[in-house]
Amino acid sequence: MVQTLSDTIVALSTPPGAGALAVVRLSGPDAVGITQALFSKKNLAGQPGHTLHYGTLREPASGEILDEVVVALYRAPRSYTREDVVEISGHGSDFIVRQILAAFLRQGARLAEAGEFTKRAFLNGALDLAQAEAVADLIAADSALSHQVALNQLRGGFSDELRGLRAQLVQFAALLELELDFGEEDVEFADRSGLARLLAEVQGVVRGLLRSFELGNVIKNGITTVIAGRPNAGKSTLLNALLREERAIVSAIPGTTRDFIEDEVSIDGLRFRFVDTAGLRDNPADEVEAIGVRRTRERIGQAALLLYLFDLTELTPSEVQADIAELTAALPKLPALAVGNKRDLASPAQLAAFQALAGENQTVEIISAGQRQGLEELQAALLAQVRGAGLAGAGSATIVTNVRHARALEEALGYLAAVEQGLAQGRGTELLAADLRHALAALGSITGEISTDDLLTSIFTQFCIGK
Ligand SMILES: Nc1nc2c(ncn2[C@@H]2O[C@H](COP(=O)(O)OP(=O)(O)OP(=O)(O)O)[C@@H](O)[C@H]2O)c(=O)[nH]1
Ligand SMILES: [Mg+2]
Repeated sequence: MVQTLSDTIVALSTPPGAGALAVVRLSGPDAVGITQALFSKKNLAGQPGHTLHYGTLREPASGEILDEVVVALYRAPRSYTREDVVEISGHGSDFIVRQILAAFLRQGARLAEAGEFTKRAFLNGALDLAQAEAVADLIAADSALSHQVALNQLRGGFSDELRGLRAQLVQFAALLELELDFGEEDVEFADRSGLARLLAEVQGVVRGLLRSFELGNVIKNGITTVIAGRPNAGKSTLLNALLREERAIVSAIPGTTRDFIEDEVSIDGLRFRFVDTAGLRDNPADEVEAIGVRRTRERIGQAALLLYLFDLTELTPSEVQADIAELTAALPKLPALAVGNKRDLASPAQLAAFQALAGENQTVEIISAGQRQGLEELQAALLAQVRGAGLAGAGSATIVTNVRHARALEEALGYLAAVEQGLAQGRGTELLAADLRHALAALGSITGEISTDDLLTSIFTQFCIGK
């Protein structure tokens, strides 16, 4: 991929397809000149940045009118990429957009690669790497919380925190390097106990950031909630009710669901991914059902939350407790919610039995999935479980959502631990300085203070064209 900052790039910045508007964006030294070649009405060269100009775009050779447009001008460095940027709003037809792009290419613009506008913003210092990655997250955000996290990162919250950590470590690293310069003379500039304190503090912060990654993952990818229970409990009925859509087949025949059916729905700004599963029974009717049961158990192993659904008219409280205990035996940390279904069929005695159970440190919700009753209370209980498990709502605190960032933090933590150990064992300055340098490099790779071409390419090609 040959990329230089001296050429002018162009791309459609809105989604392709028919729409009211399509925005074509140009960035680079010749953005205004190339636009002018097609824009007949006004002399754009004399216009200041942050201005709008109405006019027509024409094919320069034939004079044929391509579209009526509004041109937005941004002058370097006051633009997204810090270069001259022109955004042309025209009519949203693929045909018109193709013609406009072709005309700009003939004038010397180059089609932008995926993420190239944001890459230029990074290379020109408008954004650091973590912020640039937040741009992609922000575009993909589809819940209130994931939006909030991406926006915080875009505004530099995470980067500021990292820079603070690095700045403190850099001072010590510099002092250690100074000791090395003096070599033979056996001097100690860096205060060893101060360094030990700082290391403990920085490791604490990095560990906190790594813990937030678990939460960040949930925010970005949704809270996987597996609905499990015996055949015919009403799992598929409940899934449909929660999704407000007839997604899964419901029937009175036990063993209807054979494979996973899953979909996402946002509850109070949090994204839940509900998974309907094959009913669990000890002696499945056939091989297909047996496979379904085995896979259900596997899926529970990957869940963030277990929703154990049972038929109030079929099971006793002790059977419910035994089922849940059996399902979570190998997963002591998995939060489980017991939900009794078919309230409409249950006798007063059956209801009373489970209400008593609800007292004993077990959460039991009573619903009728078929009649859509008790669903709001169930949603509230799900949210309470999630919050109780610390999986949501860290307020304004920094949350790590990016795998690359988490890996870099882990690497930094490893080197910081090595420095700490080295200090405790009185290891030589040279080794301490080397480990500290590695830790700094790992932290710096997150914001791009230390980056390689390969890394940049792999990050920016995950963007869509036009960003
Ligand atoms: N009366 C009543 N019937 C219900 C309720 N919820 C589900 N049912 C019925 O119970 C039967 C089984 O429902 P499903 O949703 O298919 O049950 P399932 O747990 O997915 O069953 P499998 O996929 O076979 O494991 C169907 O006949 C539903 O109409 C309810 O709240 N009240
Ligand atoms: Mg089912």
